[in-house]
Amino acid sequence: MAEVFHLNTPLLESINMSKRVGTNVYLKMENTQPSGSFKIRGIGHLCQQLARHSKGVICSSGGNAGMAAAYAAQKMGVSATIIVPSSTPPLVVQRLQDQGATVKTVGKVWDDANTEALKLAETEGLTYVPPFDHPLLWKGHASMIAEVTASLGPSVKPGAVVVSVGGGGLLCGVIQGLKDVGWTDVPIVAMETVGADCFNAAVKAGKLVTLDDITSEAKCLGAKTACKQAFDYSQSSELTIISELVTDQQALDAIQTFLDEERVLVEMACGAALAAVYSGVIVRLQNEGRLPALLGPLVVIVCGGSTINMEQLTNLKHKLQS
Ligand code: PLV
Repeated sequence: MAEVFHLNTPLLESINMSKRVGTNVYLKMENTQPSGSFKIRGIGHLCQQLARHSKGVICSSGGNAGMAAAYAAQKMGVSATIIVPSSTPPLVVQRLQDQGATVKTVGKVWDDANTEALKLAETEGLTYVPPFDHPLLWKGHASMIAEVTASLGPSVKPGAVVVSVGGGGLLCGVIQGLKDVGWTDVPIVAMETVGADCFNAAVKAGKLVTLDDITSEAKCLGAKTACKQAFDYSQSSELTIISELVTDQQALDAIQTFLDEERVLVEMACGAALAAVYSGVIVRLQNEGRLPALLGPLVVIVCGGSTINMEQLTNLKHKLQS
């Protein structure tokens, strides 16, 4: 059997968050994965399937998909080339290099880096690792829901699951996981920041939308277009996907509160999901009747992320003040 690169992560009850929402809040601590985020689940699985005899992998990334690809490649003994946009902070470039990857910075946003990665995959004969748009990624990500069911025990079902959405790979994986365990009636709250809101724009327009630019500081949510599968799920009458936005300031406030209360530092992309609780989105949805007033346990996917340290946090604070 192929080696699995990801870990089973803890499901922690948060007393502080539970107080805020009025129901038990459980945190799926994907920040504790090797490579720092949930991405290793899907990317590890995809690399096992597609890159075993590869000359090397190439991945376009805001940072975290790249971290996962570099980690998997190192474990498999193949080379990794990661193409990042200029918005990826130097600290991540360093972390990628420390993980043994060759890093190339191309363009302003992820979409530019992705065009280059696809080109190099072709010309250099490398295995292309997409960060969010592939069924093998979704299958890998789905394993986190199987773990949630095991952690909650047989008689407990979530009232809702909260996820961040960039290109929609995490969302597709969570939905696949919910399908696998027969929980398709569990609503999903899909969180983005204003300015990295391609999924919300697609849901509003009733079709896939390509954003002009990424103006949010949550750069790892910064795909200009959501993947088709995520959009198709949003149109499905069998699922309840509630797409919600928070501001960068709310995402930043969320990561600071999370650091204070849970003693864990995560990046802005993850802050979007945490802000669903801290900024009162969940309570508002309950008041609006879009989530039940008597909500079962809320599961928040703490997707994690490596594009943060204390210096970056301070930079973000200054940037958002000005
Ligand atoms: N980040 C991707 C895409 O960036 C990347 O290259 O790393 N939370 C974190 C910490 C993430 O890094 C990402 C995606 C997401 C959430 C959203 O996941 P997605 O893209 O599968 O919806 C441009």
